[in-house]
Amino acid sequence: MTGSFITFEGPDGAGKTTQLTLLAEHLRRRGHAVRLTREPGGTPLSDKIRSLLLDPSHSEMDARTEALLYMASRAQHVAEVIGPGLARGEVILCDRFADSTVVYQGAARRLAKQELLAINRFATGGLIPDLTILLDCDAVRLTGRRKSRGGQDRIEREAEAFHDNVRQGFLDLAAAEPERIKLVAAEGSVTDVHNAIVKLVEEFLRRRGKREDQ
Ligand code: Z5A
Repeated sequence: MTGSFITFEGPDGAGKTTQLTLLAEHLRRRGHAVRLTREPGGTPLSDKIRSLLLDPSHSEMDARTEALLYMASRAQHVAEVIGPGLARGEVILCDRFADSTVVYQGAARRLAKQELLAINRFATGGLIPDLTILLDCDAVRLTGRRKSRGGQDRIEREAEAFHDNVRQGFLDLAAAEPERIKLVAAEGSVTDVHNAIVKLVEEFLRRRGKREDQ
């Protein structure tokens, strides 16, 4: 696969969607073929699974059912969008991927990480992002941003302790994989955060380009 697979991760409300949109515009202006996508979702079938997952009326959903639905959505997404896009040489920008499963279903729902990783390998054929931008923001600000958006989905309705575990889970992942996961403080203005991300992504694409020239 010749493209670049870049994922954005972070607690709900950290600003991923805002920043992904700006980054996609920036990279397109620079001449890159960019595909912007998200999880759960990204294909018609995966979007149907997304609706099931986020519907607040499914409060009975078991943690294992939840994990398997995220994986099913991902399997279709990789097969239909991410894999073919990478094969065409595109830059795939994806709002959440497997790190979210490790954190939400692992660190927060307490399912076993090794089991999640094994099912994820099955779902993705072992695909791992080339670069992951982790947006982190202090808990008070995150709660404020979540609440300012009004209506809450099934996951957003979880207790504060759940969201605290999510935030810590992401920080632990970043500490364990510093080469792939780059931490960006998301407390600053939208422009400041965008500039920090552009610096990291351009450096990554430059290094990748050099490797391919060799
Ligand atoms: N999930 C899971 O459990 N397991 C998995 O494997 C996967 C996902 C893949 C998806 O919901 C849910 O699924 C998610 C994790 C779980 N649940 N939670 N909670 P989603 O896709 O609907 O939600 P999200 O991924 O969490 O994204 P979001 O809600 O769209 O938030 P965001 O993308 O991080 O933030 P935003 O929409 O760009 O910004 C939030 C608000 O803050 C908005 O009003 C902005 O205008 C404002 N904002 C953004 N940046 C700034 C700055 N810099 N300053 C001030 N205000 C800002």
